[in-house]
Amino acid sequence: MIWDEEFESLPREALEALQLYRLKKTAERVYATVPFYKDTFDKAKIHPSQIKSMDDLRRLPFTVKTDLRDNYPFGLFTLPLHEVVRIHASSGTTGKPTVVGYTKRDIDTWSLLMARTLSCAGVRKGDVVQNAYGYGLFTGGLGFHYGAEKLGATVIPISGGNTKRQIMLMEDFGSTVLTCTPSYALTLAEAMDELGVSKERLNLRVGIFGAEPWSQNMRHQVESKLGIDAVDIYGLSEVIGPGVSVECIEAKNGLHIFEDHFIPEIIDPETGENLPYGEEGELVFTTITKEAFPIIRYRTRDITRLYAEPCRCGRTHVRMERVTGRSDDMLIIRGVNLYPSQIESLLMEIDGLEPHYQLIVDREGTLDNLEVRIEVNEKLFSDEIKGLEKLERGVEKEIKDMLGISAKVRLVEPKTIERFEGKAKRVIDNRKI
Ligand code: DLL
Repeated sequence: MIWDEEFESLPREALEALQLYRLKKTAERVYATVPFYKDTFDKAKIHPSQIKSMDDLRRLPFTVKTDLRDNYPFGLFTLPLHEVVRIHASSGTTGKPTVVGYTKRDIDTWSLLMARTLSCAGVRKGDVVQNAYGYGLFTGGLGFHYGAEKLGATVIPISGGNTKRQIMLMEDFGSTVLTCTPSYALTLAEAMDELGVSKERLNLRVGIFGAEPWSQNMRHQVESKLGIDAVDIYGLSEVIGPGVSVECIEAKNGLHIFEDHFIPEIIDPETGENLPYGEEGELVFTTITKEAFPIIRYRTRDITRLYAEPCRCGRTHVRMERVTGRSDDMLIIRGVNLYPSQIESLLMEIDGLEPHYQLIVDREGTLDNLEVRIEVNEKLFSDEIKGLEKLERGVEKEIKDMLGISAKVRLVEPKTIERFEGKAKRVIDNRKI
């Protein structure tokens, strides 16, 4: 069901007119209230009054992660703190977190977008939503919570972790929808196995998984282990949190971006030039309805492409392809670019391997070495060593043939690779570069 029929299926022309109107308002707002934006607009020699068409968006300066850090904690807010009713933050790899704020109206907007998101994923009033995204400074837990309530579903605010308890409540409360990271969905599936709870004993129908990259093959694994439809949801704190884009349950083919609130662009990460629909590059967002923390041309570092072909669900908003990785996640191994998701995708095609893996990168002298550790299933593990070695060589060959990288593959015992409640950490890069 389309939650916001009018806005989600606007004809392109009307959508662009709305975007332009809202873009101007946002540009005026940030220029008038945030010294950082006044500075960067002035440097780029653009005044909000000069925005006349959607093409003028390209004249606005980019915002990057370090701009948030340089204005820590509240320097990019357009309003004093007493107008801000909520703060969220995401921890980066280094130093201070990225801080974002919401007015009362921002919370309403976000709840509405999350109600749309859930509806797009097939959730209805009457569904029981087990929300296993982390509650707290992370936007996942509360974002889903407000959206599910707005939709009129029943929310179980269980947060991440306490895996056994999750399964008990899932069974006792008859949860029909599971929301968590894809890696935690796997952890739950595995724990069900251990506890002897079969998927048939549960009422689960849909899973809405995101906050980290996962492959199409991982989707098939989760779907079959839990007996559900799994849809991909994307978002980031700087833009709003979850609620930026989501797949529709009808097609499960690309994530609809809520373009009446966020304008997406794809740029060449090297030159900053805009790329046309269909080409892969870095995703950039401008928010056009937020009050406390609007953001202009934010470089997400996420790599994807956009496509505008109509979707059979009836929504007119463009779709983005699933995010394969972040440009700063990209590993360069002996000169070859590699995203962890490429390895994941390949591993998931091979019989006997479990969806738990880790990539370890080391440097010996000037040479990079990539080791791929992956769990095998119980049955294979009890096989002869010879069989395992043969499989290791086979996977190495596959990686070499498909990705052009010489990796050392180590098959490891089931349940020896770390499990995650939130975002998974798949790469251990020991190179000091
Ligand atoms: O992860 C918001 C979120 C919560 C999204 C719950 C979906 C579900 P951050 O912690 O700020 O916000 O992390 C944002 O996570 O730039 C991507 O690199 C990555 N990411 C989020 N969703 C996906 C996805 C939340 N579906 C960063 N596929 C983003 C791949 C994703 N990467």
